[in-house]
Amino acid sequence: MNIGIVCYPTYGGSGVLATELGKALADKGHNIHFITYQQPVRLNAFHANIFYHEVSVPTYPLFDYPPYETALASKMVDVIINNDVQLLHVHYAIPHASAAYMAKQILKKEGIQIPVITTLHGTDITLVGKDKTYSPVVTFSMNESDAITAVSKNLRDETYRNFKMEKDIEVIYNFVDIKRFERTPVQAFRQIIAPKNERILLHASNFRRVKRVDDVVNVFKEVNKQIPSKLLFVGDGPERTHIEGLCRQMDAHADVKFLGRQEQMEDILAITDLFILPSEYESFGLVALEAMAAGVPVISTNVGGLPEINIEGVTGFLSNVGDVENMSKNITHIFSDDIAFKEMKKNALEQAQKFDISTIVPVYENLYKKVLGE
Ligand code: GMT
Repeated sequence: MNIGIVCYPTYGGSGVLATELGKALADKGHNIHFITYQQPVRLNAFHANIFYHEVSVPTYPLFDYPPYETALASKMVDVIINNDVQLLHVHYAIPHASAAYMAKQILKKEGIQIPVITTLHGTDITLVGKDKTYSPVVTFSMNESDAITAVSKNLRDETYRNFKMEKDIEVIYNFVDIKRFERTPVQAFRQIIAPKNERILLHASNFRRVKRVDDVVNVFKEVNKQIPSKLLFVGDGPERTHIEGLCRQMDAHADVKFLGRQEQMEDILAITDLFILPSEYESFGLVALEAMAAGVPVISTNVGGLPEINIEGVTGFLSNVGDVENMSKNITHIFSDDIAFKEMKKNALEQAQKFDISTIVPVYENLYKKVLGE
């Protein structure tokens, strides 16, 4: 098939997922056309079946807000016509679903039928999408899609609750390439981070408020008092400066390191003991799944789609949002029981295997065939 994929090209989970999906489909022989404003971060190697079409948005003195959506829809039309693209798969509803609707209407006039699949990822529904500023357009364009998918049951239900949906939403879970995370720890790296074999805790995110990174710091403060430990932060975003300030005020500030944005998560996870994700909301928590794929148990909140991935007492622990005490208690408990910890690591990997790329990608392929009437 010739497939158009539209996503955010940045470090966010939706862009990562969309890019990995495109790469996996290309490996299976499909031609993939990425349409986005920048080369997607995970699109980092040449592949004969992958094409990247950059959307450029010319500026003009009149434009305080350059019309990205118009440029995107026009690019979609151009790419579809000139590359015989058969379907468009857009990730993150805003503004991709409405741009796709516009492209579809333009192409209809040319006698070209182009099915659109919209995959909902989380904040496009739960934070941004349901805001009155956007909701009429989001509702309309979702309903005009030929198929809608959500990355968890929780996100599907949230969408039904918050929008007047006229179409069914299919749940297709996010996936991970388990093989990528089969790494043996680089001892030299572990030795530098934890020279006295301290436990290593990790948090990775885009440092937005929804991630509650303050809670990571407060959890670590408690844990570090009882267990020799180190904390690694991966990623960057609006809260990072504030979090660095908080860490500097801590007695254990020398035990914390900020690694910034990193592409080789598998190498960092290979030396990690526990992953912390205290978010206020996660539709899925792709980064938690990546941790589990590396056999790293997850300390998370019990919100959104997280309980569909992280199983209480089995693959990690779940706490109420903001319950720093409970999270710290769970960490010290699991670190003081080597047998239970080993079992939990094994369970985490087994759970991640259920979300392996080899299981989920064919589900998308079947959906593509369905919308194409095959
Ligand atoms: O808002 C974000 O955190 C970024 C957003 C995105 O665009 O990547 O993440 C959402 O989609 C990911 C991939 O499906 C999910 O793993 C994240 O849980 C989800 N974020 C939220 O729901 C907050």
